[in-house]
Amino acid sequence: MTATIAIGSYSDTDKAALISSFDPVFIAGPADLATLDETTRAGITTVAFKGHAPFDGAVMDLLPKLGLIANFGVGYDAIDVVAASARGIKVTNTPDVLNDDVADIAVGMLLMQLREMEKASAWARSGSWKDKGEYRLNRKASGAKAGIVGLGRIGREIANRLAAFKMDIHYFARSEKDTPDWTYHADPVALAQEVDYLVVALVGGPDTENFVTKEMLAALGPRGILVNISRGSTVDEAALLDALEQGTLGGAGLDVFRNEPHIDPRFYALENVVIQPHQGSGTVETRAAMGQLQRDNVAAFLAGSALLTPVN
Ligand code: 8YV
Repeated sequence: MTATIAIGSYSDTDKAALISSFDPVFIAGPADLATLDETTRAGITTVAFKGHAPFDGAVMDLLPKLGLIANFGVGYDAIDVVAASARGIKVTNTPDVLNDDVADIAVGMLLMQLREMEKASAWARSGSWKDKGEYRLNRKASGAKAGIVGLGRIGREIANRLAAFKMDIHYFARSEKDTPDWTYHADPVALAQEVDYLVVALVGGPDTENFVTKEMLAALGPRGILVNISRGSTVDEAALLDALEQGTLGGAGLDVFRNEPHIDPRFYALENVVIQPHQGSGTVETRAAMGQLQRDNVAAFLAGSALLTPVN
């Protein structure tokens, strides 16, 4: 009898690897657990979890022998870790292997905004270049002040990249880091006031809900650009939409949204937003590494060995 359930949408390669190692039952989301018969559920000790649907205590209680939830992703805000710990359930994630790709997407969206690459591309494709001439001048990246909100593993990679673009790095974190070339701000509004561009690299979850406030967006101002590669929940999205519509914020580069993939249609009408479909870690190489780390955690748990990347 299988001891593992794989929840979520897996690539063919990950699916094959999961089957060959663990022969799991596959279901689309946590809500589908209730459709499995009681005997199957009673035998499950391990969940390989992928996706962003809530995995709460009530879901965990459907699996009385559950000992591990191995998350595919560094962010585990969908999993109620407090509820898991209370039930003796371990949770693992896939940190580090995706830092570079997520940082690349953040920098890419910022450059797309500054150099108006989406609009300039449309200009050339539409024939305007040959009919109307040069595309309008846009904005220089080098020499600007960039702010990073959250200087964790991914935030640091973003800062390193922007420093290589000769930007002056400012950041907010819970505490000052040993980064003498970068300027710490204990007050996120003061950070937003100081910089030209702000990149959000916070961990998702209740502690960072609406961390980027209306006040921060106002402080960033009509020439400011907000980039978010963390979670839609970290930004007051209603305030962001208002600011973008009214031009009190210059623009945004967003890889994450509330209610994704059903994002607020107000975003579609905005010309000052670069929209990415939550694809920060979405390269073949990185997703393969994330899948491998998830499976390595499942294998370690089933073998009674130490977990590779535990979060509780
Ligand atoms: C993926 C992510 O979209 O790692 C994360 O926290 O948000 C992304 O890498 C996701 O985990 C894949 O389901």
